[in-house]
Amino acid sequence: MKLIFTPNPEYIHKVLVTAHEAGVLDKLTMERQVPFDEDTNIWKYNPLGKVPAFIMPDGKPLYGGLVICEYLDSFNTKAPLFPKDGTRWEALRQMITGDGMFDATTLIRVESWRPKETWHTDYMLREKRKIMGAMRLLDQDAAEWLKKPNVFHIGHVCTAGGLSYLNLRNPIRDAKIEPGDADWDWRTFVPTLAKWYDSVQDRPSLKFRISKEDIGQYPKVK
Ligand SMILES: N[C@@H](CCC(=O)N[C@@H](CS)C(=O)NCC(=O)O)C(=O)O
Repeated sequence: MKLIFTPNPEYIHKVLVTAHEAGVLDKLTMERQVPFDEDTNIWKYNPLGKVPAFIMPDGKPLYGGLVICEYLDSFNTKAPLFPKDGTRWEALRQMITGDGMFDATTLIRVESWRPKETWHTDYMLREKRKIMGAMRLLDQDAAEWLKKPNVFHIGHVCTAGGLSYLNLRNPIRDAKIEPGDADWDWRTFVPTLAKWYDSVQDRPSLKFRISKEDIGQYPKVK
């Protein structure tokens, strides 16, 4: 099984957590592709030009981070992350909310790389609105999550992934799109979610991270 990723490991956070939980981390080989490089080979793996992408053992491709997660979860015989019972739809809603929060955060960051005078501010504010709305809803969910510390599913994985990225980079604070952004702290904004996030940090799958040195070792195939 091959996972195609960028040097920014945040994009494969959920995939690695899912592989770790399923016990198949050591079955993955990895290849780096930077989708925005002119000479990238990402198109060979994914016609949509995005990472993460994936090659199954029979050589067939898969892409879309969440689809790759569901595939890897099919190897999880102990405690699958994609519930099949009545809790499924709420877990999937939380999954798409956490992942969408992550996407919106990265889009603000990418836009902020352009010269400030060319920023599309309305677009950035729209992405910010998504982050705020997603966080408010997940803050309510977190109150329930804290009551059931033994339950762990794909909604938790994607929410932890989105929050880890905000912890690492805070494009709202960095870009200062509107008044108040300079001091914006997600932990103050959603204290229950912050409490839940802290409570899961010792989980081995969430603790696991690819080091910068390791990333450098994976081949970038041309
Ligand atoms: N939530 C998506 C995120 C994928 C994504 O946006 N990947 C970026 C990483 S740089 C990408 O490949 N962008 C290239 C593009 O949008 O063409 C997933 O998990 O599949």
